[in-house]
Amino acid sequence: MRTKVVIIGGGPSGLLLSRLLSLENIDNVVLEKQSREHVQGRIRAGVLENGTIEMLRLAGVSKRLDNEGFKHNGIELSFKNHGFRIDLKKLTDKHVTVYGQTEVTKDLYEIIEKENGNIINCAEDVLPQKVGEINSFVTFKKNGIENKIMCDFVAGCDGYHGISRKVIPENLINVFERIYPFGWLGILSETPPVKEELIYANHGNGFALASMRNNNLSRYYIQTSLDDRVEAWDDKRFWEELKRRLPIEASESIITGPSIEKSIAPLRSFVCEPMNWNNLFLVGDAAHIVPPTGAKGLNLAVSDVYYLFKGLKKHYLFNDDKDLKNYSTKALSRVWKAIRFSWWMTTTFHKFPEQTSFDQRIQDSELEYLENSIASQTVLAENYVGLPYEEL
Ligand code: FAS
Ligand code: PHB
Repeated sequence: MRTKVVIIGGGPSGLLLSRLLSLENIDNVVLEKQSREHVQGRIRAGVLENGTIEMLRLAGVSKRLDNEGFKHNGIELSFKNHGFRIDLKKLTDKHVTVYGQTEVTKDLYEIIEKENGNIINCAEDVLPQKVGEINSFVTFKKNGIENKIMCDFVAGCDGYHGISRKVIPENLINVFERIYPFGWLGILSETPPVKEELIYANHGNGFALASMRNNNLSRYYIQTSLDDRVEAWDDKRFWEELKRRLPIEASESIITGPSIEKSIAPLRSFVCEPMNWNNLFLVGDAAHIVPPTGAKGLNLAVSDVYYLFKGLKKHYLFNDDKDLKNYSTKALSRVWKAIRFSWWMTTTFHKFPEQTSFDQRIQDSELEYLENSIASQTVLAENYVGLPYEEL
């Protein structure tokens, strides 16, 4: 079997890249280790930047997003139990859209299947080989049968735990990492959102976030300690703690109900440099991880796809490799700005175990400055809606 681009990983970045390449008749195959149901069942990101919306529109999957996505022109921040609003629209003339990553992957799977794209689910032992040589290939097993695909390029869209980053010789990459001393306990509940916009809350007990998926599906998070377990949090305990941490108006009006999903996710910042090795290109979580505090993870995966798609398109349509050679530099420039923003949001809103009273005063003054300074709010707003995709 031979194709132009093998895409390892059928999450949002792999699916989007496959779709965009197919629109340019650039032959590609997606190798995904899980079933389609498993991929689509993951509860992950919820907030889409402006640039992500445009990329999904380019891919021809914006119809449901336009009808069902929630346009948000602002967010609320709270500390000392009172909240204030950041007017994203007024400060940046942009908005964000709340539309679950689950829906994005469903839409992409559907259109790729409809247009006879090539996604191989339940592909086991995927392994890129002879990367960078003329006869690169990727092997994998399907139903116990060994397969081999010859290819020009490999896109490693296989997430933080994928194989792509691991095949790069360790002496050729630098990794940068910060592991945060807490996690997020998240729940989904079939209840109306407490507010029409998101609330990010700094509280003495820890961070809390009120989000949503639709008018009757709310998404809430509270910061938990690293050794906390989901089993220790029944719904009653979760709602009581969430109400403590949200601003008073929200905690008095929130409608609670049974959780339909409950999980704890660890928080880390991680970057692998460079994001390519010869003709293997790392995309999305395979190359970088952000704490979800800045709602950047999925959005960064999309901007990586933007840069790689441009490079591959120029290679095949114009025999020009300048953009491919620039991929890692350009993608990392945007990645690090989002890493900084996500780190700043995380350090401003979370309670750290070794936090002193001085640290708490710094957080309070940061938030008071935000509450009273348009300049400070503009910095937050332009990062939250998403910095522009720098032209290559
Ligand atoms: P993904 O991890 O989504 O996809 C990688 C795919 O590769 C998976 O389908 C996997 O099965 C497959 N794969 C892995 N190894 C393979 C192999 N060896 N062979 C073949 N396939 C392989 N981001 C936000 O912006 N906001 C959030 O609230 C948020 N919450 C999150 C909660 C959790 C628990 C996690 C883990 C992440 C969260 N994220 C959030 C980040 C998340 O949305 C990612 O940024 C996004 O999924 C990145 O997409 P991909 O790069 O495509 O990686
Ligand atoms: C979500 O809705 O899951 C969500 C929203 C904003 C974030 C993180 C998660 O910063």
